[in-house]
Amino acid sequence: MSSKSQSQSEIIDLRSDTVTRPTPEMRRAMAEAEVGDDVYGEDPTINRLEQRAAELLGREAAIFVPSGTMGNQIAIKVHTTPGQEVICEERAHIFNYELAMLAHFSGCLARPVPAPDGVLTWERIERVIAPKIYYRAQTGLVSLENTHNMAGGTVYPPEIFDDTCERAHQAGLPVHLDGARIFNAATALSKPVAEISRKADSVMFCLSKGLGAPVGSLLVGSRAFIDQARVYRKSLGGGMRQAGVLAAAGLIALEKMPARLGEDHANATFLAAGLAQIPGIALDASKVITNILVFNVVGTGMTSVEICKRLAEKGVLASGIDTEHIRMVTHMDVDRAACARALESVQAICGRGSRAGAAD
Ligand code: TLP
Repeated sequence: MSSKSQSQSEIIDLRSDTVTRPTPEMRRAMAEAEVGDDVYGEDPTINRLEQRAAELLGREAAIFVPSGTMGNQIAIKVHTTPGQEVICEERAHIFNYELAMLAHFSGCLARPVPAPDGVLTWERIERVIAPKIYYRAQTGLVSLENTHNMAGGTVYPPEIFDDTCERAHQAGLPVHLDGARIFNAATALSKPVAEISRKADSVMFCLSKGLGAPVGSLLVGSRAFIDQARVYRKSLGGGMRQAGVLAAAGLIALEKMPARLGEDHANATFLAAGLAQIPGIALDASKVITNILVFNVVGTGMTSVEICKRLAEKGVLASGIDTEHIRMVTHMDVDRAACARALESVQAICGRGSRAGAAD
């Protein structure tokens, strides 16, 4: 699709980076993928993808799962025993958007903690660790999210991430990382994914978001952890057969797509600078460093629902995350011209303000 047609007539879909469609190269690779039965461990393309994911994340082993949700929930199940608590940030995906699977599948309770920018420091975690008293549910796991989706794609400063993990370990607690967008975090920090996630015991990351694959996520960890994860994946019905058709696209996502994430971040920065100038919109543009923007629209006198509806009439899709906040996510199917058009649409609906900040 040319950027011209995209910016002038196509729907500009900023609801999520999950909406990306596979590239022609991915589609070709899917058609030609070598496959086998993965439940028997015989799909060569799945095996290659899992090996490559483990290598890139510096781990012993990896397992391909159909979704990030399944990856996170399997990890929680492996790390915990029923009746325990899982400490997470209050806007965490595992707590808010994975149904009540923490309770339903693992028999655990979430212990949500508010943290500025979604960054959980040890100081905040320490306060909510259950005392070792027989009548208190014991803390079983700390789960961190990087980038933090609903905090606006924020990134853990590596020293805080490492410190939190180390101190959790000293307290006898394992750490799971919901790294659905860990490649975005690595891009923003200009550091390898292995380096910024190495202190977590397990990491889930998604191929199907900014990396553009149609389906799939990976869970990585020690060999013993992944062996157990394989059991729970099967129990959830996630044992897939000739899944190499998906892994073929996933391999391209893993090898080639991280290099272009900077473009999405630059587009998000551009959008943020423009949105921050619009009267009634509250957004700290300096905090937008990856591909997610979350902004408050209370000052416009409209709800997020009204604004999203009017934007949709102009061919721009965004999501209201509650009545006061809208989320926009940049990705490979939305170029700079499309972002400029999205910005103009918000300006037309909410009033123009100064364009100074929107300059490229
Ligand atoms: N996030 C989706 C929605 O569910 C909100 C999105 O559009 O951003 N962890 C994080 C941090 C996520 O953002 C998501 C998906 C997941 C896990 C779950 O991945 P999937 O959708 O593959 O189950």
